[in-house]
Amino acid sequence: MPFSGHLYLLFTPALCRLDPWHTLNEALDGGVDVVQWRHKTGDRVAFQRCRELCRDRGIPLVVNDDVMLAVRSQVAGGHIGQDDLPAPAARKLLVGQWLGISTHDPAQIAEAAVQGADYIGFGPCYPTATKGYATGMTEAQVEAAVEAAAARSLPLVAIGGITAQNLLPLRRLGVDRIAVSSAILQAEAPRAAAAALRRLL
Ligand code: TZP
Ligand code: MG
Repeated sequence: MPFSGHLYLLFTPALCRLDPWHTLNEALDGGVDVVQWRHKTGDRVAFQRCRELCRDRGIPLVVNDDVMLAVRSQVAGGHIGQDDLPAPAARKLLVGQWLGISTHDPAQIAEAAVQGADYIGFGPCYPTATKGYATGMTEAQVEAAVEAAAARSLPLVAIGGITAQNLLPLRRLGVDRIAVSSAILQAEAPRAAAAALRRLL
């Protein structure tokens, strides 16, 4: 199944302003169409709850970092960064599941394509406290990444500090898929926040 997400939620329960499960439900109501489980402490009970919620609502779930958890739980996919399990190993393990790879430049995008990624994350497009990035990408860097991904028919998901207020410049550079954490998890009205982003995509 080809990667299908356009509004990709990076879901970390501890980063939610409101109750995490209320937040997740609202985010899905607002138009989030893929969820990434992004949790450093390995809370299995919370993971199962997230998995069931996504399954009941027909939303694909991707596990960040922990490829074995993605395989064991048979979610839609696993996502790795440049310093996680090497991509060739992840590709072998994720049979019939998406492999997402975080990238930061066109060379990494080319490499991800060779390694069999189903989609790539690209960023940080803007500075973000969520992952401690003080600077984002220039327009030229975003443009080059969009071109590199398009040349390989690789869906590019822009990430990092994206909000409804700064999405349009990325849209003009050809970005049509985004991953967000704080723009939805920190919102007072997560459903409206998701819907606002969705409308701009
Ligand atoms: N990778 C690059 S930036 C980032 C990750 C996981 C954090 C995205 O969170 P936010 O709050 O949408 O900037
Ligand atoms: Mg990682």
